[in-house]
Amino acid sequence: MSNESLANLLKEERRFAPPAELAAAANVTAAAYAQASEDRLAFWAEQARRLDWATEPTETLDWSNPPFAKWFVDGTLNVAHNCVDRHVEAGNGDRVAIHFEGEPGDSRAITYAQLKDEVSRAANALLELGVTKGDRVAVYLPMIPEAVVAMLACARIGATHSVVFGGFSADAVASRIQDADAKLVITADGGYRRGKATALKPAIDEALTKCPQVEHVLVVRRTGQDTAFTEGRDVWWHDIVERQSAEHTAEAHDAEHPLFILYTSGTTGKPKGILHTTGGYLTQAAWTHHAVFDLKPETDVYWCTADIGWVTGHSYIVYGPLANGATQVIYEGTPDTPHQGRFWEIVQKYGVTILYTAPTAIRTFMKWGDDIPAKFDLSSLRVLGSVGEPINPEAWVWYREHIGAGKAPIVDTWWQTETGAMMISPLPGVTTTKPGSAQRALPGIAATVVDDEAREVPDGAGGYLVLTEPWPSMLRTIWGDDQRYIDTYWSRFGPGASAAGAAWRYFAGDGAKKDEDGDIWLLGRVDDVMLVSGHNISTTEVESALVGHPAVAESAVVGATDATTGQAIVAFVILRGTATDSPELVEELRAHVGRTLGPIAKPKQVKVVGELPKTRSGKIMRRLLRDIAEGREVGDTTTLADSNVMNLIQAGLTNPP
Ligand code: 6R9
Repeated sequence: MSNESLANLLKEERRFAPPAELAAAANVTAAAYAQASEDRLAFWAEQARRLDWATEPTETLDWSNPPFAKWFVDGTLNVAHNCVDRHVEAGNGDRVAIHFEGEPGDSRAITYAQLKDEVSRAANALLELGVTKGDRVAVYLPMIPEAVVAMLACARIGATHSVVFGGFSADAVASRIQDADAKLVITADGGYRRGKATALKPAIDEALTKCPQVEHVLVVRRTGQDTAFTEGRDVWWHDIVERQSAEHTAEAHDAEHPLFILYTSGTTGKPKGILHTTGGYLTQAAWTHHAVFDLKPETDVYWCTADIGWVTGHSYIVYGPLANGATQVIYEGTPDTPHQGRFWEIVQKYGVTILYTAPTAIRTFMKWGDDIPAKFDLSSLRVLGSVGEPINPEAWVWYREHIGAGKAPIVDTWWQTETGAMMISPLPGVTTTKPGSAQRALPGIAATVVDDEAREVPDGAGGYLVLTEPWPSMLRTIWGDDQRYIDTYWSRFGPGASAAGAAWRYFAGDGAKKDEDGDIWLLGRVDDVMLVSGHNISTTEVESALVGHPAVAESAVVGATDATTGQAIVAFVILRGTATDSPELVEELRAHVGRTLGPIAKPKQVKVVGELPKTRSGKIMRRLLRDIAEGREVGDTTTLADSNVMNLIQAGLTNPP
């Protein structure tokens, strides 16, 4: 990518100052930036004191063997004690930790005191099943409270959990169990999805034919459906957990003890087992949750709509919120079951004050229509979060207007499985926000944008996002593969890789630009940047221009090989309910992009489709659309949420309506 690459095409002039009332009472003020830039390590040492340590750390960061970091290395603590017991000891045992809302409409409120008993019982059950400190445990569960309990029970005894998303196939589960060498699997008979009981246990039974090292399967009864049991291996959760003592003394573990492994699929190669450890991870998960959501544990009701199988569920359903003593909602199902207002009904029912969701969900709500959220009382909402993809300015503004009553600040939080916790985000009581920008690195975090030669680009220019200092919740390695850790993240812009010196820089794999104020705009994965007649154009910007047109609900843009221009822009769009496909509309959309971004960004083709291919966490798989645009056979679709989508898209394109 050249220095003038990713030119500042999209002009977004709207600005939104923080609400005065929120700013006046905010957990974190602008002083945090000054404090952290004066002494970054002292800043993190202070945030670590938010936790209850059995042995206080005296050393903040050991970076003597980069890129292998050790944070708070001589400290010891227990994560489950920090997330549960200490809130009970502080007199908050009666506070609701989890308002569980099942998809069929069943609900349960679990207080911190009840959670403490349940986690202790589960910890005792794991010990009875022969799991000990240092063992790995695979978790394959629906979005039910037992998922949280299982993770905390592992953390409590020092077993390392590896949560595998409940939508993954038997093969995907098997390869993750093998790679982590797990000896126990925790699963359920099934879960509710789109109004149906969907079985989970058969996938484990199939996976385990290839995983002889697994000694036991602990099975939660959720749906009550018929479930095959293997004598001697399988154990019902209710049989073993319920008869345990609710007393379990939590031993302190080293700050660098492995807390969890979480696999990221990536676009190529075998999944990477991202390893997170104890003290630094919990410090940053807890602090960012406190700072970015302005959480007031006595009064807020927090809801993160992610699945526990993704990192967002780990850091912002389990560890961050519970370390902070939050009251939160956990919802089992999909947003359109039994009706398209289900999310807003839940916000109204529990008086949710902080909502954290993904751009893909927001664009879906836009498509369903403004009248749906308008039927519910959403006035409790005071902070809105976004994560997972760049959020298009139009979706951002819609979120603020239709969900946030035109006043709730939006925090667009950039981070990754690898970073463990939020890295770049506005602070709701401090930042004047810009629709579509994650803006600036949080206090204590160092991020910038560099060119091919690892030189920092000036304001107004684009390149690659890099992190220039280690951070507490950083991945420690790829499980079992230190060399791949170095190669994937630290080689491209690390020492010796460029003319720019001996510094260690973490390559995030995302394109980004800095605007005239130095604020950061994320432009998607670097593989998704197009090169058209020598100009770098980001798929994100063309997509945002298209979504800015009133006829378009969603879009995905790819670069297809082109004999004259190198790559040509091909856009796939989903229309809003009110618009219909026609040659005039397609022409109009091309012209609209030309007017918004400049003639160079005008798509060569615009194809109207009914669906877009997305991963199960909602990220668009542009690689598959590139296959279509270039007339190739469509590649590996195993990580698609709905494997039929590609057939529908192809059928729609060959037989236009
Ligand atoms: C937390 C999570 C990481 C990738 C990341 C980037 C994209 C996440 C974003 C964002 C723009 C944001 N991403 N948040 N892009 N703005 N606010 O999603 O982790 O599943 O590992 O994905 O997601 O491309 O590199 P993970």
